[in-house]
Amino acid sequence: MSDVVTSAIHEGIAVITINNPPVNALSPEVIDGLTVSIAAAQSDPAVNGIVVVGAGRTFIAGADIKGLDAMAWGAGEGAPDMHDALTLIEDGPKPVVMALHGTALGGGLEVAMAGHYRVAVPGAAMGQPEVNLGIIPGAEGTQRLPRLVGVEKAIEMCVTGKPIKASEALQLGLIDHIVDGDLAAGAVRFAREIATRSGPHPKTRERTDKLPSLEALPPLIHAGKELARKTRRNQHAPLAVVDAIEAAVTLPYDQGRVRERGIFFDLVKGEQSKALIHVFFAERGVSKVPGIPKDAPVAAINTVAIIGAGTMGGGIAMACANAGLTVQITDTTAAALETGLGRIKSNYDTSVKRGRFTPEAVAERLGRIHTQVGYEGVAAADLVIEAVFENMALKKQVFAELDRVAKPGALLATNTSTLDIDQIASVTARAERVVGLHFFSPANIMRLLEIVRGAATSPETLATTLSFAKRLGKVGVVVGNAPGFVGNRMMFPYMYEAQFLVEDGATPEQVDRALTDFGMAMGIFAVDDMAGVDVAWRVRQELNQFSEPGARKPLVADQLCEMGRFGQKTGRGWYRYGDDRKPIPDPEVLSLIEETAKAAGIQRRSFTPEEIIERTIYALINEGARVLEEGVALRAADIDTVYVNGYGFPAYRGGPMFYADRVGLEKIQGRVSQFHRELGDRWAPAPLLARLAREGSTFRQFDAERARQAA
Ligand code: 3H9
Repeated sequence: MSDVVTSAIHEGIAVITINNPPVNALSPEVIDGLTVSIAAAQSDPAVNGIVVVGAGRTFIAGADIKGLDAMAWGAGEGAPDMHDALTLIEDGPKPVVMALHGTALGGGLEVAMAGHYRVAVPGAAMGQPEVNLGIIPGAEGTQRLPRLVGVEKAIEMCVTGKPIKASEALQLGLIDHIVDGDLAAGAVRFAREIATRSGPHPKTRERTDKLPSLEALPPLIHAGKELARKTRRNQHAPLAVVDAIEAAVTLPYDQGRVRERGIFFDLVKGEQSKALIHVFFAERGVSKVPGIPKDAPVAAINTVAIIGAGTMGGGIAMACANAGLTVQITDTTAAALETGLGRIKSNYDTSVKRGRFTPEAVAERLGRIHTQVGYEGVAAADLVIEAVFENMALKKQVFAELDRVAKPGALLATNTSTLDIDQIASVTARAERVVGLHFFSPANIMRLLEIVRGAATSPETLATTLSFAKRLGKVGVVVGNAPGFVGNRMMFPYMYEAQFLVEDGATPEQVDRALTDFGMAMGIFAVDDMAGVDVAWRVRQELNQFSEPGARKPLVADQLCEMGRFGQKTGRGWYRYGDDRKPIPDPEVLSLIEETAKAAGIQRRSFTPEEIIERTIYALINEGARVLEEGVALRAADIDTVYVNGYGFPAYRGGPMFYADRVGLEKIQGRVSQFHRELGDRWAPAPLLARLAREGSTFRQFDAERARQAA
């Protein structure tokens, strides 16, 4: 018997258990083990029915993504061909009941759909998330799913990649029964009952009752492609999965599955799947911090105090309340608290209107949020998060007070986006429990959390905040304590280069369009307007940017601030805004730019989208290389995680450092050196970039080398 698949007979039912921790991924051993066990049960006269169940926390979470990664890079055996195993299950005379808990994802759901019946616990989730990896289902999922749930729902599930819960799956006919209580026992009961019925048992691949007619198909396909274009701009897999599902209707089953497999193989070898698989492992890698073992002790966080009821404090409060934590918001006046709570309520109202939460769920969350003027309530908190105005003197004053009132074991965190954690910690007697928690606005939505490690921050504090991030459903990335940390540090040269480009002759709209066409969620001028043009203005002063002699200073941004054009909040910034908050190019800004450039003696010219991308994205990459070399980021993959989750960098390009690797570091280094000659010292190539380019290496290899050294 295989190590990863075992079989035992209970009351005439063979219970086949897959045990391949952590998530029962479909390795070749699992597929072999499953095939052998199914065949044995089918030929055993003592067996009347078969149940397949997963050991541990889940059913099968899909194909082994490490195998897909190897295949994407042209190595390894690649994705197993599941066809024989699935046909063996489906064609057998004895009923096979797939018993689902945790997640049945990707290849996991594909195996489940080959069973004659599916039962699940109420908490189980099922989905085809392959598009998240830049591929489509490759084990006949695009052919079986529409036969069970119809074309429209199959397209929705495969294009969005979002799993559905057991109750919806039951309604749709994806599963046959929900088991309350012990899953294996319930599945055996179900199988025994089914086994008494005379066969044949339903084969999914032979079903056509949910498939539309050829006439009814085109509008469904059209709508599916629209959904793919809208929700996953510039991506290949979501469009291709609609083609594969179309084949489920237009072709006989066996031709349809061959079509699916062809598309699957084309995609897995493409650029987007390399990038998206990189993002998958990069996100999971961030919690592996040298010096912090996986089982490092973590302090319990149940109550969080938040200092400051502004937009950021409110968003953090919502993120915590959504995760089931008790929240205490503190501010200096009752009026500030009232305004802050009002904003939280109105955000929750919007969530109800959009169907994200029920009114009951909102009432529950609001019930966890308490407010208080002054610091008294802070004593009960396990973690205090300061979210006051970005000013060192004020932060120090707040931390001195917090150190006095917070309980001795409590962690003190600052939500600063740029300031020095060590200076803040220096006014406390617990520097080992002081850490930066840099949330991104809106804090209840954005997945990124930069966890800033001060000189004295203890491993336990880091382990606790990493687990806190996970509890909030966020990706916590540990970063070093240097101005701007990772994300903002890199954003400044990127943002200022964009501003120099418009002074040199482009328009904000042209720059933003080039960036969004490249795949950025928003253009940098639209981002500046959303964040507040005055925010960067204050940071410029606080960090004394552009103080080096001869440094080129951006000229227009300060003037916008002096004109009160702070961005969206004042209705005007780099753009004008109407009620829908869509940026409208503003002739007043264009004249301001032209006049400013003229006065500064700048020779203006036009720029191609390629030049715009090189000037902006390469600035980001060059600074990323410095951040990496200085150890502010532990890995290039951490930088990618920061940019994909916090700055709208397209995941299908893998993040800025992965993108640089794919363009080729030699090419990037060549352009950066050229800009250095033409545009001045701000473009001095980062030494690490220059070295890796010279060696013909990549940031990915740099990460692998660092990991080897740390091991
Ligand atoms: C597919 O199935 C294609 C088929 O159609 C084609 C067949 C021919 N493989 O996320 P977590 C690891 S494509 C390998 O922290 P959670 C993960 O790296 C696949 N490893 O836990 C981590 O390792 P480590 C379609 C995997 O509880 C550990 O498990 N399926 C896989 O927050 C824990 O993961 C998917 O896309 C895998 N498939 O979330 C599902 N899955 O401890 C992808 C996980 O060393 N997975 N690992 O860092 C997920 O969405 C989440 O991991 C899951 C658990 C929801 C399952």
